[in-house]
Amino acid sequence: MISREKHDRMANAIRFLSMDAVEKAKSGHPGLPMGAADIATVLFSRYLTFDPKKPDWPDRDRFVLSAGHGSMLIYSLLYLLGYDDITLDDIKNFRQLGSPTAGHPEYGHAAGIETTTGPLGQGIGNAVGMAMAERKLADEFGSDLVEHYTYALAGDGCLMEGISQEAISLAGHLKLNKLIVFWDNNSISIDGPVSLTDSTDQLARFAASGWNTLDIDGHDPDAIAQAIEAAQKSDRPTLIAAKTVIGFGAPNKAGTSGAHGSPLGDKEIVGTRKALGWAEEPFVVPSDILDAWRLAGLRSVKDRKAWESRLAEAENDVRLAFERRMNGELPGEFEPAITAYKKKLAEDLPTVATRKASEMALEVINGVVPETIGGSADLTGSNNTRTSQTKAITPDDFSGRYIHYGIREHGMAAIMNGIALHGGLIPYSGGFLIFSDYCRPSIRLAALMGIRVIHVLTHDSIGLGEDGPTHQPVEHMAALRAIPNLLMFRPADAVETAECWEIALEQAKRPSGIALTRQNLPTVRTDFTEENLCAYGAYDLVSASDAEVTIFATGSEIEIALEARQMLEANGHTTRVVSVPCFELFEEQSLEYKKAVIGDSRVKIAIEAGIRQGWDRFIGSDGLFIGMSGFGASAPYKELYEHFGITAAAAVAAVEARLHDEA
Ligand SMILES: Cc1ncc(C[n+]2csc(CCOP(=O)(O)OP(=O)(O)O)c2C)c(N)n1
Repeated sequence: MISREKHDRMANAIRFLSMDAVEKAKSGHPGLPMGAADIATVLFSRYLTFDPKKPDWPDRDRFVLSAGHGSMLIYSLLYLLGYDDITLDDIKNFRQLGSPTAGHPEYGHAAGIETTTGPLGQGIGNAVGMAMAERKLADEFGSDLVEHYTYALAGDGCLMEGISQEAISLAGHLKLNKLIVFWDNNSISIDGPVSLTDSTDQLARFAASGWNTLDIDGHDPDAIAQAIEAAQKSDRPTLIAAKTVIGFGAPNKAGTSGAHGSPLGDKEIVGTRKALGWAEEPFVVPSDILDAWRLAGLRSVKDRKAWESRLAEAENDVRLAFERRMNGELPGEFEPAITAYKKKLAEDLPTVATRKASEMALEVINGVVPETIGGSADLTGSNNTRTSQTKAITPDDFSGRYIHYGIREHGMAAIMNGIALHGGLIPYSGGFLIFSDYCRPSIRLAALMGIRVIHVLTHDSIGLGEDGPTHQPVEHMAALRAIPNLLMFRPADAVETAECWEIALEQAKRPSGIALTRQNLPTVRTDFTEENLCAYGAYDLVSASDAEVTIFATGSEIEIALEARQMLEANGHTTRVVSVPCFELFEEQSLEYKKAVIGDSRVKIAIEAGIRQGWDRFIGSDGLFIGMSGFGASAPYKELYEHFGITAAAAVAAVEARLHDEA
């Protein structure tokens, strides 16, 4: 049992490390770590199950600092608890280049940071995903191997962001009762009191979304402990509204936005030391308090060892499957299944929309990769993301492999990140490419973190037709290609779709998006190749030596490119066609390969039913481009292609005009 006096000093260790680090860095957020120090102390010293020496123990409890600006809270905790990755020097180097103690917590910088946070609200979504993954894996592997809590600490900002509602309503619906969210209810944000902008009854909101809600004094360790124990017994996810004072202990700035996002200043820190009775120099933690924290870090060693014994005693195939999946490795059956499927496609030569081709590929994939977990934001029938293996998950039955996310794209993308971060599952989603805008902040974070989530993005151009310009992506491929470390695919037929899926699944450390058509497309890869040609990013679909013309295209515009080629060849112009399913993979090829693919034809032309941005890389700034330069329109899709001049005839006319000009 930790005495009140000891609790206070343990919490003060967090407070002083945080304010001293912010002061030294001359930037950062001392207010939240100071205000939430009591919550963190009770949680980490008494309840959270984890082992600093085995930080990736799969059945550890997860903790998400959704209010990422309070990063010093987690850095202080990790140092105090004895995680090797965060030393006192790292705390002193808060926010400096190369230090794991970045401005906001970054996944991969140090063990114990379960996700990257900072964009407010994302962490709540991630926590919901982690809790969902826990429930799913517990169903699959049993509570001997998977049974842990997911905790999150959110601020007013996280709760104000719309994404929080998307995430909490799904969590409430699915009764994710091992999810426990603390709301650091300090009534302050940057502009001042929260009352300037918000009068939501948060407890009522969470209750209405199916949550258990508790309201406590966030500086009372007993109340915090009781709340956690009550939450652990709940049959629903729990919100613990913890009333706190931002910048707790600071004589003048506590309770004001002055404590939020800037150093307290020397005088105020001296005053805080006095007010809280902390005589230590900056960055010094008294040895008895450091010992108490290090002891807290040892609390779960026994649990961890017992878990390891249970894993060792599990049936061989169960243990191997669990380990393989937690390591993020694909099963051996995967590659041969894709190869056999590609062979079959070369025989069948189907004419299908690539969204349908994606479903066909998924039928094969889901049959051999049990860790995929699909879903859609209420567009299952349009996205074709559900296969025969993927029964829906329901509040009472997590044996399924399909999540009906509801109309919640942003929540879905953040939840998928949480599922991937948890490990053991590979989430893929379904949505319209146009609404990738609604997922973008979470897709960006997936790319920043380097995690495997796969977004199925259908209805990828004006080719969707009658739904019109509100639904027709124009700038979206360019916008998604702009995100570093994201693979953005636009396959041209069923074979390329299978190959893009294969690549996306093989990316253990980056997310992918696959843009797919609504309209039917013929098979253009008619000859079977065991090699995955899409892995080159761009490749010769139809080669020609000394080609006068090279046509670059993606997805549905490959069909147009092939038709244009035939017309050009008939007119005596030797023409190559290059399929470009993935810009990013192309950039990773050797210089020699890239030079050869781009080639030196007299005329280079690109065809994509989107904007030109990015294409000059292939065609040069003087190249020809057939695509969109504004928004689409509502009409049958064939008419739209004519209307916007995305046709083989238009391509041929442009090429011949250029050849004529040059002659
Ligand atoms: C999506 C997003 N918008 C804006 C910000 C900038 N920002 C960081 S903290 C903050 C205020 C958050 O207030 P609160 O959650 O109450 O945190 P506290 O003041 O209690 O530290 C804002 C607007 C952000 N990090 N993320």
